[in-house]
Amino acid sequence: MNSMIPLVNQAFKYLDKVAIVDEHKAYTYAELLEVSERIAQFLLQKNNGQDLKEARVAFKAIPNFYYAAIQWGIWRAGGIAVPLGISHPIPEIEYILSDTQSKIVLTTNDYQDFLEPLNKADLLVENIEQLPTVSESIDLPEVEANRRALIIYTSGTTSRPKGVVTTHEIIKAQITTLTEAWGWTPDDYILHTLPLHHVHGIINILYSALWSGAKCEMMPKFDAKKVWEKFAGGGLSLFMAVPTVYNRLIAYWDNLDSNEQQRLSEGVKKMRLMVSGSAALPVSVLLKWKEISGHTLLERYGMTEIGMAVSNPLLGERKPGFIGRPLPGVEIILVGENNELITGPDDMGEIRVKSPSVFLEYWGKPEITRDSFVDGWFCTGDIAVRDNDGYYRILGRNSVDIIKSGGYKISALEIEEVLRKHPNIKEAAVVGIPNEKWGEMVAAAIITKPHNHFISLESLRSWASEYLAKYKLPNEVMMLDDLPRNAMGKVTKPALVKLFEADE
Ligand code: MLC
Ligand code: AMP
Repeated sequence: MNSMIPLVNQAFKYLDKVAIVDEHKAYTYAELLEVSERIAQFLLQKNNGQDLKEARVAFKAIPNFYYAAIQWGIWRAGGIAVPLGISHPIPEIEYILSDTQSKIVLTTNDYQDFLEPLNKADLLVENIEQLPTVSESIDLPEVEANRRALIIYTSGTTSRPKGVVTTHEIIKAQITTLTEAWGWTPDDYILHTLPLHHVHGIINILYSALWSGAKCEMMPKFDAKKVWEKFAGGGLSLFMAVPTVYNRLIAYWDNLDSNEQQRLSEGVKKMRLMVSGSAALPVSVLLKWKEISGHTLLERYGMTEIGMAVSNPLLGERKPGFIGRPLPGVEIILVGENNELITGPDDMGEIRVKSPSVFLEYWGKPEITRDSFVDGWFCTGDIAVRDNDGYYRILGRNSVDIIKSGGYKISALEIEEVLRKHPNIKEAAVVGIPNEKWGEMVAAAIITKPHNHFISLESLRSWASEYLAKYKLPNEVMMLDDLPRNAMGKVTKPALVKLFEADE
């Protein structure tokens, strides 16, 4: 055994195989081990040669080889890796750095200048492409599998995102349930186009590939034309994405002449599996994709806090509109409004989960962590039904404050809090409105000050982009004299959604 970190240890089995292909070149598992060890050495040296013992190390890197090498480097030095979104502006990053009390941010040439303003006495920004040579080699610490490994920030029913903590053991469970269920092998070759600050891109794609000794090609940003050319180029066996991505791929294909369509479709047909998740896959998209590619998309369901929990089968019936059955090792129950167990087919209830893949805690929030479990079951907030065959279908969520757009989970409360800082906004209420392309789209109702002051969507977006990532910016704005409220004075968001829909 070469490392006690399960994922890192796997790499020793596949030293000469290609692990990652990025815009620069192809890197083997041996190179990933070598570069991550160098990064670990650097971190240890900064820490007086000592094990980082779960110190949080944030990092910001384009999805490429360095992303993986940095993450492994942090682990191998004993730290907790905190990935930062590449589209996040400084205030979002500052929040995460302060919430995790990170003292060091690792980055590459791409973000050195962007992060420079954060480089202060109590926070070091280090560019791993310009690391000094370590004069004396330091032994890597023994990192037990039950150590905290990763903190992923996720939006929810609190206004600011919460850090979801997993250990190496939990990560292993999240990976292996998938590699088993979806039949990953060292011969697999996956194209990665998703962001790397969320579980879909991290666990389901990058780590599952690295666990399996497979090849992961990383594209820094989704681009429909480039993705189609990769499909057509052959060699790929797997692809995983959110419904919006499949929508985009369909739209691109639809605009081609029939020869081109045929060329691209021939390429994609040779792959062995295509997966959709992170948001509901419309049946129309599933059917259209089948027509174009020959693939029935495998839809699965998961969440940052639980990894993946439910999946349609690799072999067997993939039911359109259903998320499938529990993955290996995952227990699921449905619970009604009065905490009663739902057993009848087609009766709805909240999905609750127990499994070795469930997260350890919300970082620094013991009470919220405790409150999110009942009798050891994690309460997802997603409402579903189960049919006679044991397949689950998602009906919605029990919170109006959570928006899913382009596969990203967005908190309405977080956006409202930012909008209220605007000098001409007195009150704001944010909702998600259904949208074919994005699943849901962010819409903001505002009361301006002084009364009748006009704020255009463009100026609001431009102002808010200083505080929020692009995908959180409102796509619609409506100025109202008052917000719809119930007898208690609370904004009635379903009524607000109707107002936006009526306005279209
Ligand atoms: C971007 N745009 C949006 C938008 N995001 N408009 C409406 N709603 C949104 N959500 C607009 C931009 O403002 C811009 O407009 C244009 O679209 C292009 O912006 P972009 O930033 O270049 O976006 P793009 O790269 O095209 O993004 C689309 C996407 C991306 C689908 C590739 O959203 C994405 O990668 N989503 C995946 C998120 C993800 O990984 N979620 C998993 C969470 S984990 P303009 O006018 O400026 O051009 C999880 C658990 C599980 O959910 O089960 O997996
Ligand atoms: P996140 O917090 O970003 O990890 O998002 C998790 C949420 O995405 C879940 O709680 C669901 O609401 C949603 N989700 C994930 N997969 C699916 C799916 N296949 N169908 C519907 N919703 C999904």
